[in-house]
Amino acid sequence: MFFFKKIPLFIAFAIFLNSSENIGSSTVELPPTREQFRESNRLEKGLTNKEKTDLKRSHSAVIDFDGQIAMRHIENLTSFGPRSPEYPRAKLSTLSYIRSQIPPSMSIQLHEFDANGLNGTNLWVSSRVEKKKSNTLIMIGTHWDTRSVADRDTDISQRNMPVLGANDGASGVAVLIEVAKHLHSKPPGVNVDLIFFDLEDLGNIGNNKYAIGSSKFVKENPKYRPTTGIIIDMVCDRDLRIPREYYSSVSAPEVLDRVWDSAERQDAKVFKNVRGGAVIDDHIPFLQVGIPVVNLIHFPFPNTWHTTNDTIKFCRSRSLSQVGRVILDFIYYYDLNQTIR
Ligand code: 1BN
Ligand code: ZN
Repeated sequence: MFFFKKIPLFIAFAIFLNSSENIGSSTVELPPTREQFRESNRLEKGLTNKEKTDLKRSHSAVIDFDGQIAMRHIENLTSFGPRSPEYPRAKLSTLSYIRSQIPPSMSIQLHEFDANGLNGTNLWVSSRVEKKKSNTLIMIGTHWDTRSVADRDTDISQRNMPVLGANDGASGVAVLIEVAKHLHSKPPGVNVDLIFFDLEDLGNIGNNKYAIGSSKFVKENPKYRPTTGIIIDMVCDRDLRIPREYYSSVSAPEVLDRVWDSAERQDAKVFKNVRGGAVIDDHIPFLQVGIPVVNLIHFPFPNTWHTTNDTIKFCRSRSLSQVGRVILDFIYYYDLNQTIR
């Protein structure tokens, strides 16, 4: 954390590699049973990394992660219009939509807060296992709000218009809703929270900062100490590429390693094992209090970022399904690895 405070606020590393992901698969490979996992660990000795991965995958069951259904969530969420403070009805519709999609086995809490004269609502979904089974808690978060102004639009006349946020606001929500459904039908042996943060995307508008909702969440829940966490943001683009975000790589490299192990097991080619930019997002307030949370975000940001072109037209189900599969793999393998040691 000491090192984290010394990092300049925003360093853009404009490394751009052409991405040509074409993974249309919408399946997640579930991890093996504990017995199979032990057996594959025993057999692994002396194998190359690729052989180890193949061996683990050969013991996996397959279930669907439906990127098409996630696309439908994006369609529904954007149909409410922009989800920024100027549109309170759209915000209410969004909250009630998310609530309606969460399976009944999970509990929902609203964290309401005030900041800079704005009201915000974080929606906190919890999936719990018996206390004696695990004390691991994995937090997966995303923001559900959208930016008030399209201030990066190439057309100057559009820069006061709101952003619709198919990618920047709805894509993370869509993936988390489907993750919730998987956790309900195949409960992992660890505790999981899914947090939908409000007011992430008002940075540099008036005197607002980025990540207001998550900052408030961390401040107002000082006893909240998840073991680890992942924030996802902007994960539906047709040319999605997710490198290793800089602050995450400095402050939580072991979590990023686990994510990239999952990406390898899932053959999720949108994950690039290269350094990304430094992004102020909802992981930062957690890192600032010593909780290892990483940010999975498209970088360099796509051309639609903070423009009126951030619509579903540029989203693809194959991008959503890769991110969904990696998150599920991360959760299920966390369980297996914890228990084995
Ligand atoms: C991500 C998506 N962010 C905003 N929309 C965070 C961000 C903060 C991006 C600062 C660039 C600069
Ligand atoms: Zn944004």
